[in-house]
Amino acid sequence: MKITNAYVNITSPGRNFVTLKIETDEGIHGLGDGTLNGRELSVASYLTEHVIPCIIGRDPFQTEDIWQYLYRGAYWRRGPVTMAAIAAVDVALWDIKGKALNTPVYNLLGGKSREGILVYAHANGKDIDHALEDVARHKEMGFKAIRVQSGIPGLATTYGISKGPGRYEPAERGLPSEYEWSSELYLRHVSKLFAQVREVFGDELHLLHDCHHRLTPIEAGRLGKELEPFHLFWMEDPTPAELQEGYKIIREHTTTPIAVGEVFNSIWDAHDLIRNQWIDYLRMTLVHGGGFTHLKKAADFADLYHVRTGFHGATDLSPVTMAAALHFDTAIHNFGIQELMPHTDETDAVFPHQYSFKDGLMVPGDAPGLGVELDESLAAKYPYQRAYLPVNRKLDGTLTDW
Ligand code: GCO
Ligand code: MG
Repeated sequence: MKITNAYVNITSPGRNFVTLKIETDEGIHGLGDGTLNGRELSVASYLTEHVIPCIIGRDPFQTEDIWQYLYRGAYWRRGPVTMAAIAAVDVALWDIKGKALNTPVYNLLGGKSREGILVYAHANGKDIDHALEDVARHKEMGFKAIRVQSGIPGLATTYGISKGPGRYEPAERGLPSEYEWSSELYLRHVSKLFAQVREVFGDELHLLHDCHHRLTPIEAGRLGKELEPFHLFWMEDPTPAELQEGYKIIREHTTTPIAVGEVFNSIWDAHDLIRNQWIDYLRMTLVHGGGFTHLKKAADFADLYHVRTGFHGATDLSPVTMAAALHFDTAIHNFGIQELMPHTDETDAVFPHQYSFKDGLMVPGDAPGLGVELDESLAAKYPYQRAYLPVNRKLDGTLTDW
């Protein structure tokens, strides 16, 4: 089999998505996601200008060789744009392999290791009472694991909180908006939130929380310690992770489990975190971490150190990544949990898919390949719209991590 054609589709059914379609001489095609929130057009151009010309004529079954060719062959390594582009190719090729062999992709990755994928939902509210209502709503929907975020007294708005009645969507149309941030106000508030959640809902629910890279290591150590009585499933991205040994300080101060990695794009971003056992869950996911070929190696390495996966699954990862993640989660041994932030109905219509949710668990479906398609004529009705993630400033105006 040979790759005969490939092209990028950009669509915005509520938010922007970059999708790569690869076609072959046997009439089988595959899809890969290359969406990088707020930087979509760079991945599209990287694919169109530099990657697609290099893969035409190659055998789509040679996923390892093509991955190495695109990674080593560029000379310039890693980085979110490069790795998202490589991921788009890699995932599309595994989709083709599955379709050609008439089997779901999970069978090519090790077969079924479990019957269902534990997913966590997002509950949020402008204050603790509204957050509690949203937890109740998600519990009612069947979720067994729920991430809880709430507005912080003294701050106008913050990460993870819907601005209006609609759902929370991190990217906003136009140029970046500016939010204000105070770690002091945040730290005063979070343990009160979780004390109430446990009081109302008891011990059974798995609870998660995202610090979204805003604390220093010692502040994160303090927060983790304060949250210990509430037995969180994890505390996410407590501090930026460029300095991997920062996590040593957190680990030395708390037994609250730690998840990190949604902005990672290579195992080298997590190498020290894993081999020193400073983290419990790796969030680097297929679209930003180079696809199945690289993530399988990263997950196997993590397994040796008792680190499990907890893939990023926000709305900016397209249904192609959601499908791919569910195949991966089904097959690997050290799966931990999968994030689920449901897409809008418009997005689901543009990407018809086989995966489904029931009683707190998801399954990828048994269609050959990934079990997700792109309705290109519907996609054409939603042209790209510029949208960015917000930026954060401390109360004195200093720019800080969002
Ligand atoms: C999460 C993430 C997202 C990111 C978003 C950025 O845990 O789901 O933190 O909400 O902010 O994916 O593009
Ligand atoms: Mg996060």
